[in-house]
Amino acid sequence: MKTGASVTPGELLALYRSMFRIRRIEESLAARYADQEMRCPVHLCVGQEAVSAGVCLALSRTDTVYSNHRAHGHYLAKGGDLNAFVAELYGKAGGCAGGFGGSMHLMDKRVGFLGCTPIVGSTVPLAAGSAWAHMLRKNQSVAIAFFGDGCFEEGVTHEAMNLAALKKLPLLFVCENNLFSVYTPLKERQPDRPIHEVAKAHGWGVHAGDGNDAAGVFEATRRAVAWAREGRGPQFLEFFTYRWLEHCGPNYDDHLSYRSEREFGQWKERCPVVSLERRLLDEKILDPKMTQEMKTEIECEIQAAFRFALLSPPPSAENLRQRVYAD
Ligand SMILES: Cc1ncc(C[n+]2csc(CCOP(=O)(O)OP(=O)(O)O)c2C)c(N)n1
Repeated sequence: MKTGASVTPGELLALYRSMFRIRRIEESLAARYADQEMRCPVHLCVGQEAVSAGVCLALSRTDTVYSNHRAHGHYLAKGGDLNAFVAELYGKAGGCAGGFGGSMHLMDKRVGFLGCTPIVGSTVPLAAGSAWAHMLRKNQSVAIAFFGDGCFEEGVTHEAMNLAALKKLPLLFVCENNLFSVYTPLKERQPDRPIHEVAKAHGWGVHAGDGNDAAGVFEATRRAVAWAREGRGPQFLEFFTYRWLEHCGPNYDDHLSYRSEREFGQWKERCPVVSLERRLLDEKILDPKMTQEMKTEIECEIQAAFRFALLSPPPSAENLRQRVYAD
């Protein structure tokens, strides 16, 4: 059976659209970064779009998402506002955190994106707390923490897993295993055992799969979400994927040789956006004209978001006090 065989044509299209949009936004940010008008560091997710798109398509608006330093795809796929996103990176008042947060402090309660922070592991216990609140309120929502393989080395991740298993929290951990923490490969940081097997030992339901296959990510997440909503306990999803650009910044960093050209080439061959586009064309869910129209529409939306960000005023000093001390 083909991966994603239970995924409808409409869902496949939504996955492709979401991934293509994230890809083009990230590339547009990279192209404009040298203008020095975005003054925050950026950790781009080019290459990893299928995880954001696949997971978030399986969620409801009221499900609560927490993320890390590489959060752009998660925010956008969860329904975050594109204008507010770009304005946030430009430090403008129209940003989703009022221009005070930048790339690594995105937040938007309206779409259940409850925040991202750069301290590795710091949002993991917040997601567990949010899941506990959902459980106590009996509201059928689930909480999700996105993190990387590096976050699995943080003690707080294991403390949260212990508590979530004990309380059977409606919690999903999504580990985007891109094989590196900055420049250090996984095999120099963790023993040779699958990450998700450790989650199993904590008493979690687990799944591991191809993080470049958006349909497979979506199917696995949909199953995990249903399980958690039924009160059957937390689920750990490990998806294997690859970051294309440098750890932090808009450039490629292949010249640093911390990963081989061959390895990178193999992952690039398996580009999540291109492979789903091919599948949609093969299965005649898309035709070249529809594809072009969709791409043009997304490019216009992106250009409009940059205009919005550039025209948005900077935050005021009064606004700063409100943001820091008001709830
Ligand atoms: C507690 C903590 N330790 C170290 C860092 C420095 N740091 C920032 S990002 C990062 C890599 C994290 O790797 P991973 O979680 O796998 O995410 P990826 O960058 O691969 O998406 C590190 C070590 C930090 N921000 N916080």
